[in-house]
Amino acid sequence: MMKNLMDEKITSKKLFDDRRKFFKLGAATIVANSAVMELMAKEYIPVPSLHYKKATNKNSLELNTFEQITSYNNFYEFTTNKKGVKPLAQNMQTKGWTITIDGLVDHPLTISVDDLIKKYGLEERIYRFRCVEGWAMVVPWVGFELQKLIADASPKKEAKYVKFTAKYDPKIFPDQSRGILATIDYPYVEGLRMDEAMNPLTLLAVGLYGKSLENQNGAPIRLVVPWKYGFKSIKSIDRITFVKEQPLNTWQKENPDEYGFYANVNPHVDHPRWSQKKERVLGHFFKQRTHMFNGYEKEVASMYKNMDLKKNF
Ligand SMILES: Nc1nc2c(c(=O)[nH]1)N[C@H]1C(S)=C(S)[C@@H](COP(=O)(O)O)O[C@H]1N2
Ligand SMILES: [Mo]
Repeated sequence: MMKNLMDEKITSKKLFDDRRKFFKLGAATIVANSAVMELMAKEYIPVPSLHYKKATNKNSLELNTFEQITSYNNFYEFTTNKKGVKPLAQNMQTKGWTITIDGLVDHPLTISVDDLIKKYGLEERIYRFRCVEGWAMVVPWVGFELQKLIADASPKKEAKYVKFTAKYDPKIFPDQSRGILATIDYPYVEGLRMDEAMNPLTLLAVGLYGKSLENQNGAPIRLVVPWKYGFKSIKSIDRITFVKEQPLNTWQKENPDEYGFYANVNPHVDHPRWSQKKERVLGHFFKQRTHMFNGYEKEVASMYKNMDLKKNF
């Protein structure tokens, strides 16, 4: 009886996609106890709503759950409380959102996210993600390569960097409405060197787990730069500007002794207040070692071969 009830719940609500894992628990544990409920909640996989090319996961990375990725967030425009972002972000409206591409380009443009998706198509990218604070996760993003958009914008020769500006709207973001009492200076700004922006790993993400981005993860469009600390992956982008000089990114501006422009994941360069040798994957008890360039050394190390990574942190 209980087993049937559970089966019913599982299939009808799509609470549990991977039934093999469930049965690994053994029949004896198939009762509605909290451990089973927790597993089911963790294994919740949303119904895909985007059309995209699936990733092969060639590195066999173990995905974090949808629940983990969407319930523990850094998004200061809402709050500095990581578990508080999700509830505060629920009312944010992103319908009709446009981004503007300007600065040193031949083809400046304002375009809706819907049109960007139509223009470039979508693919899944399963990437490690490492926050400078020491937590990490693996996310199945859905998006397109930033280099496609850059090629169409056709930057002028003088353009050496790409500056990203997040949305500024105190009506949406409670921390922006606090004026001079705000936690950081808004709008949130990030930047990449042109070769970093053109790297095939650099993604503009519009979804994860096959579904449009949740607001708390930076809807409707955010940057993902998997070999850099998470703060480079700016959320809810409003403007992409091609510039001559290295942009002053938000965290470098807030605290230049602790956060630089490059922010490449590097176990050999510690944060002034903590070691970067290890990281804790969300949902894991034990820490694991941090990888050089977050595991993307092969793809990105050549861009930094003549640079002192301790100085250019
Ligand atoms: N606009 C904006 N983008 C942002 C942030 C932010 O506060 N505001 N936080 C950054 C930091 S520190 C991290 S670790 C990641 C977190 O992304 P996630 O919540 O999707 O895991 O977003 C980055 N992008
Ligand atoms: Mo972060």
